[in-house]
Amino acid sequence: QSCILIGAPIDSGQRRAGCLMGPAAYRVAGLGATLTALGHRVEDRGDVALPALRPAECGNPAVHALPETVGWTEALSATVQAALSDGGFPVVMGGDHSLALGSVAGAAAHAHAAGRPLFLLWLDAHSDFHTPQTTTSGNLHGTPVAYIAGRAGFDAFPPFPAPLPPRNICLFGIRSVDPAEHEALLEHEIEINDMRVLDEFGIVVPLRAFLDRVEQAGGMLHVSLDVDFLDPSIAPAVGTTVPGGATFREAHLVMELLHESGLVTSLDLVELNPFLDERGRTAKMMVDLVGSLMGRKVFDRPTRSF
Ligand code: DIR
Ligand code: MN
Ligand code: MN
Ligand code: MN
Repeated sequence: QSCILIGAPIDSGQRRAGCLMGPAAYRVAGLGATLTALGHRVEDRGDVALPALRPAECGNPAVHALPETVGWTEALSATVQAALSDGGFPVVMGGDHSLALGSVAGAAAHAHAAGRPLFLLWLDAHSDFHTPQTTTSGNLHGTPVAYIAGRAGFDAFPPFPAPLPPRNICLFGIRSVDPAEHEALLEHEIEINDMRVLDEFGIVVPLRAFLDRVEQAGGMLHVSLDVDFLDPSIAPAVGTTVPGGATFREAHLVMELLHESGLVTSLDLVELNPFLDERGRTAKMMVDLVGSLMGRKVFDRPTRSF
């Protein structure tokens, strides 16, 4: 199986310039070479291009760059679906988190055609459960989980192919939820592992419980990794830092457990803003996490029983 690198130089989902440099930063930080060294075949399909824009509106004047984000959604959905149909493992190099409107749509279209349920692990400080109507920032990077769960209000976008049952969605690491998102989350059966849960139970118990459900359902699993899932002290290059995020070892443990599960079928790397980075430190951190997800380890577990 080939890892298929897909550049998504998207920054229409928020207002701070720089995320469009993300794909270049991942290439410079050695994402391809890291995967090759782990024994994977790697195919870089270059950067997705923004198609010609059509006018779009959603009734909320606060919303920023709707036509661009709709265009990226259509283009990226097709690209990710094609990569999966080719038997590859798509790694989408963002770009802000609005790219998940397209990447998960493409994964969902593929899973639906393959007759398999799709699950989503959302590693993020934020719940990203706004609709274009409820967002007050107007930044559409705060909306993909709502689109994926089939919430109303996305008429400007292509209809989401086979929306995920909320139970198939796991939010992990969240610690910043806007009031409108909070209210809506209480009405959906999304699995919420906020930082309090991770403080109390650690990474392993809640993540294994979710992975067990994916396995029992014979599901495909899309992982969407937002840089701000990580604590800002180890990953400063993101526009929306929130203190109290995952530590270096917690984040690698997530990736190692995901690797051992063998369940992950597609991956997003989002919100890296190389313009805010310290000599590529955050980009390298993200590349190392992909290394752990794709099989890097010191020894196989268990090396002894406890
Ligand atoms: C915030 C930020 N909830 C918004 N969302 C971010 O603008 O709607 N998601 N940064 O990762
Ligand atoms: Mn996000
Ligand atoms: Mn975030
Ligand atoms: Mn908001």
